[in-house]
Amino acid sequence: MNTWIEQLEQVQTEAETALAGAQNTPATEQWHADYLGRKGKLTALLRGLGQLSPSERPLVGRQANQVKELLEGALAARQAAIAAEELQRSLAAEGIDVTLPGRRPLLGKLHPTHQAMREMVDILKQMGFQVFDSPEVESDEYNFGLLNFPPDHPAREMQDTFFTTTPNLILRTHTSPGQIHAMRRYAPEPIRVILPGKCFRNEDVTARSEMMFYQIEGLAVGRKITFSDLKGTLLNFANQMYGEGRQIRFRKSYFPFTEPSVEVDVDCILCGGAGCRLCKQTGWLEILGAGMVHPVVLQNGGYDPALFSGFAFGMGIERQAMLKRGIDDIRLFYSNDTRFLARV
Ligand code: FA5
Repeated sequence: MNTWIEQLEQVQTEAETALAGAQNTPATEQWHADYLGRKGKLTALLRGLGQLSPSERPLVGRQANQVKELLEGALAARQAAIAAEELQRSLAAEGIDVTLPGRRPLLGKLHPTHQAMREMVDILKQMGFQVFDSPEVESDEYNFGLLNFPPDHPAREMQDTFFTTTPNLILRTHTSPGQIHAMRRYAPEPIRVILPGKCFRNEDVTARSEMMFYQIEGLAVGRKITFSDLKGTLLNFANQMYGEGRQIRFRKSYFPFTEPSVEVDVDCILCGGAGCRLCKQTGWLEILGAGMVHPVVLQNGGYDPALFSGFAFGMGIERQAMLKRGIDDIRLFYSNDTRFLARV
């Protein structure tokens, strides 16, 4: 009997030492298998109790059950301690340092073309111009014929055209065909409209030219519209867009749909006219094409040129955005480079 009691005490001591060394949950599970599991040392002893005489069995059996309960209690306590330690460790590892600076969320914003477009539209709206939408796909007649481009006239080649697979349908090369749409809608009432939108030209892409770009067309038709009105409108626009005190100058030019036709420059916004890299030492920056609406175009729009006159202008939106924000390559606008888009 004594050997049984001794063996029980031995297993208990050994088990208690082993349990104290178990540092994590898998180690406690292994310990359970080693001592209390089906093939465990204590279980083996308990199974052997059958060999004892009936008089010895109750005493040794009681002792064995006590050891078993004791070890089970010790295991539960060890497991609880390990769980608490593991929780502490993971809390410390995931701890939030509330003093760290926050992560700035990335905010979307308007594309630089649309920023410039809105600015330009707002300035012109203040002067009484109303926005008029016109299609990006046009007939040859609207893009050229009704704007007084004679058939086979070399002026058509000034604007290399993208054709569609539908005969006679093209991607508009400028916003000017919108002039005819607006006039035909409102004639014989006086009008003041602006037409912002996309244009397409089959030309080489360079730092200054894209094959898809935006223009804003302006058109005013009335009974007493003069070149001075055009000049006043453009000077007012330049002052609001590029800062008070601007100067503008007109250079004679040619467009089939205006007569006289001009190209308009603003004094260089960087050097004020002294000459620099931006203005190529000329002191001036070209901002748009303009002129008095040609009598043939007025007539095509439904106005009697003997009673009505008008002015029109057309400006590139990206080019104005480039001037204003110091962007030196138009290709950046549509290359989807988010570093550029975030900067401007
Ligand atoms: C025209 O397109 C005329 N329709 C403008 C006009 C309207 C004149 C009304 C008279 C009356 P032009 O081809 O010069 O003109 O283009 C006008 C502006 O569009 C240019 O000054 C430029 O700012 C912009 N532009 C023209 N081609 C491109 C291009 N490939 N890429 C970017 N901007 C361009």
